[in-house]
Amino acid sequence: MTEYKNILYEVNGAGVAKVTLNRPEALNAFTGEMLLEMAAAFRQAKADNTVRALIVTGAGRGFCAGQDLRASGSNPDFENTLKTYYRPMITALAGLGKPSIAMVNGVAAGAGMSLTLGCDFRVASQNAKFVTAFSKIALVPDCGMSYHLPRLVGLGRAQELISLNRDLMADEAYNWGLVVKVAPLEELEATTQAIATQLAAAPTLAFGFTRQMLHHSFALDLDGALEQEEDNQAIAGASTDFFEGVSAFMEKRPAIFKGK
Ligand code: T3D
Repeated sequence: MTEYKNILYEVNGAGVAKVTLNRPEALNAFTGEMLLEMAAAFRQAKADNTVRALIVTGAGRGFCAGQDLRASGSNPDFENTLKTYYRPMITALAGLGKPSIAMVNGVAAGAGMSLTLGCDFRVASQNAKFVTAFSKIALVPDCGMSYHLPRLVGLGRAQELISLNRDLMADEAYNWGLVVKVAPLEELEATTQAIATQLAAAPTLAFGFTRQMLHHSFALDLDGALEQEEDNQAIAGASTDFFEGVSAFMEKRPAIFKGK
């Protein structure tokens, strides 16, 4: 296990890295040091060829309460904080190139909710809830929430959650398609690990391109999207995984993908 001060980082034998936010006494609220550690952990997971999928979760009863309002003081330099600490974390996650899952074990508020939205999938415990939190303290959404939330739930629901700051419980989040699975708290880890293990055995090179394409698609017209498909299919079609996938199909056996 790599040593960090505010997070735990471990990799299991199935190629799944797990980052645990580890300030349970403050509902895992973010500090600058913690955010830099998370960015480093995401880069570490990206660089490690044995890692094929990533889980992010929180220690204790919450996922993350967003910025530590006690640590940030009464007159924080928001622009500097966002640029120096939040942006590296969320862009490292976006650039991971491997599937990521937020294992939401309790409340995810403010930038903590933003972090779950930056992951590719969310698996939640029955007691989990999502709270945008920003409007309650007269802030605008940050840490990628203004980008990810409308894409995931639509403009109307994003506007509602951000403006009214109501709790979005796990079951409703599932009905909205924000969460892929809801499990009893005691089954959350096993449920999430099963999905992560399945993803880790998938053709993760194609997955990385697919993620980029879907995100870019909102800024493209049809011609642009077709061009993007042609460019990326040329790369995916030259991959070892493609040849393995076709061979496995012909030989009527499960494919063994390597992510290259
Ligand atoms: O520089 C910048 O600030 C820019 C970046 C901004 C990004 C952001 O994330 S802004 C949004 C910051 N987060 C919030 O505003 C959320 C504040 N917290 C809450 O609304 C609630 O605590 C929760 C909905 C998260 C959870 O509610 P609940 O009832 O389950 O727990 P609680 O009793 O409110 O909190 C438990 C403890 O955690 C409590 O401490 P205590 O009284 O037991 O000593 C509470 O003060 C503490 N806590 C909760 N959130 C934070 C926090 N301490 C520091 N910072 C927090 N964000």
